[in-house]
Amino acid sequence: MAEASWEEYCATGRARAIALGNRGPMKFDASGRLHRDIIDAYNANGFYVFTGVLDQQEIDELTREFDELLDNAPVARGATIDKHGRDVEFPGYYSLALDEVFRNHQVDGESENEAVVGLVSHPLMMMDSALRVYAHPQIMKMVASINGDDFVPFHESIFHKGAGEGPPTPWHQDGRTHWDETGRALEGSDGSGKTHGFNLSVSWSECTPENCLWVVPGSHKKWLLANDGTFPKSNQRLDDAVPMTLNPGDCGMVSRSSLHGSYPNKSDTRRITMVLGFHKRDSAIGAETTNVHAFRLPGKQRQVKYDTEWVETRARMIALAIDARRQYYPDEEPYEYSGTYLGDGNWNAQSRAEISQEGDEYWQRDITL
Ligand SMILES: O=C(O)CCC(=O)C(=O)O
Repeated sequence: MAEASWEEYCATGRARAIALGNRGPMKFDASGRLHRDIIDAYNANGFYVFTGVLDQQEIDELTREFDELLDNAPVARGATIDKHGRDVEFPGYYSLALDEVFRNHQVDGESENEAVVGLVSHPLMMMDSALRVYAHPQIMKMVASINGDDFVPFHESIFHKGAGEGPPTPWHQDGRTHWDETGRALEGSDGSGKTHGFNLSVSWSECTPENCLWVVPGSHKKWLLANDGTFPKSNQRLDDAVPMTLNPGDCGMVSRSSLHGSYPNKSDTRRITMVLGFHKRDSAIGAETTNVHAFRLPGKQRQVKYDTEWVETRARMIALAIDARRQYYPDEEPYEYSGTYLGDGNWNAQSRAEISQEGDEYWQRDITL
């Protein structure tokens, strides 16, 4: 059979995605937990799309602050000035299209602009709007429903797939820790047991089949790298993958055990999604694994064993974000975090300086599982 055109592939993918029944607004029951049908659909598919989570004010503030970061991006790899000749405020935090994280994606014969920004790491210390959305009360309640009330952080970064020039994300599963020796997930089919947490893609752009993240439903149960296995090649069109389309203000929750990736963005619409995430506390404390996130940029790794101090030091960011949001939205009921953390939870000039203290930045304790 002739291979489907890109347009047909996108259209059939979109139809299959809609048929999965794993999208809709966040709905909570009387006890404040996510509706059971949402949790079941997430556990069955390995991802769920929450529609209409952010309001227009929040979308606009995220857009403005991120565009300022982009405008101040380095002109080339390793550069410390931007295209206006100004100092880059956060040098070393931008991944450009040809960096490690997007490696192996070049299509034969295509030249690529090295200066295209593909990813900005650790935005909580750069954008107050990102810090505030991290503590959005609906998101926090949703997280507690999945990971328990004492949930702990994972890592944050912003994917930027520029119109017509966004690099693809190679197919991969992020979870690397809680599998058995045959590659079966330790996570139960109801989400019980040790898990790898989730990536929540918070969108302030139109995420279409042409530019968005694609996910293979149900792929979170089996580790493809077990027994010397491999991931599909970057850009390979997978028949069973579906596009995770999002509107501005939607949030897509993807199990970190799911196979996911994105194609080069050849469309005329840019895609911007901030990935943030959380873990179950008991999946993190005591876990021995390879950490790939506690670095200024992706591409490095080291062996770690997370102790209580590591995890509870990082968990302070949840409390700080809640306080930052409470100050900005005094009329909103703030989320009450009941997990333990080290340090105070007061957002002020001192804590702002502490989270970006050179050598002890908050992200130095990001938690890869
Ligand atoms: O949004 C994307 O293109 C990639 C997201 C991703 O791979 C991740 O968060 O692990």
